[in-house]
Amino acid sequence: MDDRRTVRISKYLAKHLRHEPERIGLTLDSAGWTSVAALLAAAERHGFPFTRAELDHVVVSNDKRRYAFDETGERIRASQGHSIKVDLDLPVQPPPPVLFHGTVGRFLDSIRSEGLRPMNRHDVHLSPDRETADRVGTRRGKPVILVIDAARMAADGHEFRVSANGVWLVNAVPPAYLTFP
Ligand code: HQG
Repeated sequence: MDDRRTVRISKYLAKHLRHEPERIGLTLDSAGWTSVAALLAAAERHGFPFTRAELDHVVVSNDKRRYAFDETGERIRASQGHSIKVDLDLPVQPPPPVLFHGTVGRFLDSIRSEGLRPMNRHDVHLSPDRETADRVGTRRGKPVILVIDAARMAADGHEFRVSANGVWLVNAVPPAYLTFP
């Protein structure tokens, strides 16, 4: 399968598994899962047919492992990034001492005063290393990397979870835990 087709299917999945399942008449359960058969049928009904083999290819080859099948292979969900309400049912875990967030200069005044907020998503997304944060920030312009004192946040009772694809998730990061460059 060529890369453009892979990217198109991946974007289609992001839209419908994270944000707007109802657009194609799909229902997700409370943990974000939907049946593969229902997804393939809904996509076909709405004019964007793809096969199970193509879906498998997108899931395994995805650069960020954005999607995961359950253990039966019959259900699929996005591993993180939702705007719709889902409870991914991830356990609370002790974070590494330091985490990173890639953003851009135009957001800094607001982040300095209110900290990091989930904005349109479910959680604030934090990266385990600077390189990943750099890539996240670069989506919006010249990246600015913020350093999060995750050890102190956890000690103060903030809950951290990690998605199946290694993104650290937290409700919010108050300004006191942020270091600006
Ligand atoms: C910023 C992509 C003003 C925040 C990426 C970010 C990631 C604030 C933007 C994943 C703010 C939200 C998530 C505040 C946060 N005032 N701006 N108080 N608090 N912001 O896309 O972290 O390709 O929702 O800095 O690679 O950029 O979709 O979050 O710039 O892993 O799989 O508001 O999305 O992955 O933007 O990216 P986003 P993000 P996927």
